[in-house]
Amino acid sequence: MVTFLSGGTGTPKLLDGAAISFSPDETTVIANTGDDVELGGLLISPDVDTLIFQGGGVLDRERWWGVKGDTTRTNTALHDIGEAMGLDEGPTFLPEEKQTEGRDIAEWRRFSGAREFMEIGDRDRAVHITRTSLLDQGHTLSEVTDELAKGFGLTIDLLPMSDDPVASLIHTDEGVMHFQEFWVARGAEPSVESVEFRGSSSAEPAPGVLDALAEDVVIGPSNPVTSIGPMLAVPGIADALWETNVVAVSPFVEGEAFSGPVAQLMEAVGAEPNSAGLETAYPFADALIVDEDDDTEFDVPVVKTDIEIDDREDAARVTKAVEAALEEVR
Ligand code: FO1
Repeated sequence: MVTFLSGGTGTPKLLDGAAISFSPDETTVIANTGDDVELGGLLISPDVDTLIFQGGGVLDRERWWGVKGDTTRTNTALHDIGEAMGLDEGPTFLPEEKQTEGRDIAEWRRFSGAREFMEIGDRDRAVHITRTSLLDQGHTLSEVTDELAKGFGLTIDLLPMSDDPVASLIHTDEGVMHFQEFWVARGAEPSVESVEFRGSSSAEPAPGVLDALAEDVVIGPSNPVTSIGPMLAVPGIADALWETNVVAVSPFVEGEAFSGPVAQLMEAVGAEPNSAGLETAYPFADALIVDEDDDTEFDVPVVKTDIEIDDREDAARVTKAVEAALEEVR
């Protein structure tokens, strides 16, 4: 049995190769939900959905989010009508008092849907309508995730990190904003002062998460701060990782992150923005997978390979390195 911690695009790319070493029915993937937002009343769970669309064979593999070939008619119509009405271009984060009204799961991540600031495809939106409707019928996020995963034909177990709201808020020189506003609307331009996972201290791991963390754990090459950080902030998760075998794959090649705003986020949490920072971000890791050209010295065992993942062959190579590292630390 093996459990992957996943967020963003790095770990999903690795999962493309996972089945060569780990049987899907013995694989659990725990997804970050700190990136989730409520947009126009719909709960969007990007890191969960990338895994659902990937497992269902419908992922847009150019962007690594959304459904391939999706249309955007509703999104376009929202922009057209909003512009004609002279509505603010947004993103419009709802007023403070509205952040804690309504569905608990959407606390501190509630945006107006007027001039929708994230591009939501039409088929993607059908998932958000279904998810939100089932939540409103009284199901938990993990129950709905399981139903969606089955609907898309997933063979792995997919769990959200928590059924409680945890909002990744970025404190910047231009004020505090949700991660999606910082990333999608502002292109990670504002300078980051600190990162907060609001709600995390009173959140609980979703059912099944702690059991899954009793198995060997693989942290894929996801952003340690905004993809994995929210999970580590949920009480009980980091403690469980200290108790088990953990192998982490570096998201850095020669000090450069694969993608996304990793460097300035790492610095904001006091970690070096390169593979050396992994030991700060993941002090419980028993082994690391780093790039073959990485000369950093580590306190824990290291397996080196070309860690850049552009296709399934790359994913298989990195998976083999993960398997070797797990054998070493068991
Ligand atoms: N990323 C963007 O850069 N622009 C978008 O408009 C956008 C829309 C979007 C809609 C649904 C979804 O599941 C993901 C979406 N993403 C978009 C990706 C997302 O912002 C991040 O890459 C992830 O949250 C990082 O894990």
